[in-house]
Amino acid sequence: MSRTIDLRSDTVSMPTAAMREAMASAPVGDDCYGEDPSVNRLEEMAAEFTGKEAAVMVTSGTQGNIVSLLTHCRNGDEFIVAEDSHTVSTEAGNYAVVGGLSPRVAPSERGILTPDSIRSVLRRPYSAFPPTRLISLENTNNRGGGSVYPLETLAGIRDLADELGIGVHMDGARVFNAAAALDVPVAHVTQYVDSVTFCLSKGLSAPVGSIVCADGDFIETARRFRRMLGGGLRQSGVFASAGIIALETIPQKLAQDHANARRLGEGLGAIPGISADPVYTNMVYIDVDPSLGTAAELADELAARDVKCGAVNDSRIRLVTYHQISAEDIETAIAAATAAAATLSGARTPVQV
Ligand code: TLP
Repeated sequence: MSRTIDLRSDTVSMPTAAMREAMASAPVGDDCYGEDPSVNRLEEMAAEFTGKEAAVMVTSGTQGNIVSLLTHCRNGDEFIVAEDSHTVSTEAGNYAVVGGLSPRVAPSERGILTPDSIRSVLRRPYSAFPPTRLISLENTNNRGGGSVYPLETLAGIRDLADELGIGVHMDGARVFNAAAALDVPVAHVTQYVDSVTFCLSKGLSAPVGSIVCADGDFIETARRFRRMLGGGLRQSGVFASAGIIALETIPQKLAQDHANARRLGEGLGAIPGISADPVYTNMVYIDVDPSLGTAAELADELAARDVKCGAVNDSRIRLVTYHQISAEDIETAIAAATAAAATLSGARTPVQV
């Protein structure tokens, strides 16, 4: 029986055998008392990786982002963000519901903001405008195709934020992928931001958890917001122990995921009726020509061939690589897509009489 190749997201990555072993024997304690040795160790490691003073483990990327927004901003503030960023499009409006914040959307190229694009939406202080408190950057950018912020752009945004006296947060759900793509340590990327959230449960393959890293005072406040949002866990070392293994073993493997994604993009893009976007990291976005049908129809044909992917709208599909997807799986997925596209185009070719 063939295995299903699940390319819907890197969130479906599975804990490795070493992670499962570590979870079974993790030293644990009550984290709300600061007494879980595994959580404490993971937070120290995360702070070291990102070059920050301190870190706090949170339940998810969503919780990490809202805790960070709450820590940076006050009710009524606005934050600058790119269109379609996860923070504003896919976190159930938490910034508004919980934070009382408004987003100020700046133009971007594939989700990447620049100092100029940010300047273009800045407004003079005026009683009708919400005070601008923060710039929020998503790196890598999901809807931008897994695009990566160049370090010079980050440096420019840092300078602008300093000039304006506002903070910079990075939704670094996949910042380890960004660092791998640039071939630099993660701290080189995160040095330009005040706070960063990264996810253990995506490309890093751990089952649960994200981390917010920043300076000590920020993290102390963030712990209060985490508790307020129900994220104060107890023996969460069971999860943190898998996160430790993730940080020790997975970052060095991300370049392979990126090579697999590039090959997938190349293979899918060569199929008549499919065009692939440029591939930057572990994500492949393709557009399906109407002559083949809709994205959902192609996804269904692929699912029938044991390859899962996600239709993001009527014509677009996202496929994501991660630790458990091998180079061989990529070839299998390309062959399945070739067959699926042939079936769909055959079904749509008018019969000549
Ligand atoms: N992204 C998920 C879905 O929600 C779309 C995915 O499959 O890619 N920031 C970014 C950039 C993300 O892509 C995600 C999740 C999050 C934050 C939220 O992380 P979680 O799911 O842990 O709350």
